[in-house]
Amino acid sequence: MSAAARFDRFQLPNAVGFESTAGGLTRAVIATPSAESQIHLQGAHVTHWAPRGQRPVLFVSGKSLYEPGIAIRGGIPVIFPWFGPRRFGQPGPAHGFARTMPWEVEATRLRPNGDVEITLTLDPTDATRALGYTAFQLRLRVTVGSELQMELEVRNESSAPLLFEEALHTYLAVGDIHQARVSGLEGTLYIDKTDGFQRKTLNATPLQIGRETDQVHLNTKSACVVYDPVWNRRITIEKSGSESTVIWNPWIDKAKAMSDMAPGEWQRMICIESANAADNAVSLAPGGTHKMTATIRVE
Ligand code: TA6
Repeated sequence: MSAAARFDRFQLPNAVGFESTAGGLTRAVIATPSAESQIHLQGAHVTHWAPRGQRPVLFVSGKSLYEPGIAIRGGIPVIFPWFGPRRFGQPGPAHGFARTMPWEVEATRLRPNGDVEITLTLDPTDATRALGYTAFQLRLRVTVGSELQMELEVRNESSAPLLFEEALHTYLAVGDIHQARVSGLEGTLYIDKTDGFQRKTLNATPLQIGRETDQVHLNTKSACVVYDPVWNRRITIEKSGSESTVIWNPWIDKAKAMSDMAPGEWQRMICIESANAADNAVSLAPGGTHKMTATIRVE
């Protein structure tokens, strides 16, 4: 059955459609008066968002695979329930299982202002149960309009606390990483993953990326702003329910070693990830719900 037929009840005329991709994935294609977007159901992965008249705001590698069970390189991967490799050598894929599993569509809705809301859910499967995750629910609500709003909800449906890390691992497109600046993290404590996980404090000036950068900023609720003089725009990410912000650019050598990055693409991206990671991992009480939001705006 075609994706259009399978998801017929979630289609909204001229606003939300569903299509199958050559590699066997399904994506929602969204158009509103103020923006367009695409969301792959695998991983509830936003792979495209552009307000009308703007270049795409999200970076996606031209070499990304779009195949079942393989993480898409770019867009906004949903990271859960661990960030990076699983702790203590326990088995499981890097950055958790949520980004490579098929999610269900729960609802689509046209808001009175023309924005589109789509809600996706992920429930336990045999694969998550085998990793010890038996009683949870994830829900991602994405609102597409002149802003891109995301709300990631985690419900603990077990009788024991649920300890997890999470991230909206957002790849932003920039004209030239050498010229971009990021403000919002001045003076914060961070874990420098490129320097033996040492803990450091960022100085008081906006961040300028001039080498491989992979750092988990802790205990920060602040919004971040990316200044892009090449494309003459400013991208703001506001967040709530998130205590960590991760900044990543693989730079020359790491990017070369990645089979799903084309030569030179690292210069056109920066990850700014709203997260709860490391010291900021969440312990969710039985029956509890945790919400983390991120909103992206371009000016
Ligand atoms: O968020 C930064 C990071 O954790 C880096 O350490 C880097 O490896 C990146 O994510 C990408 O991870 P991936 O598993 O998608 O290759």
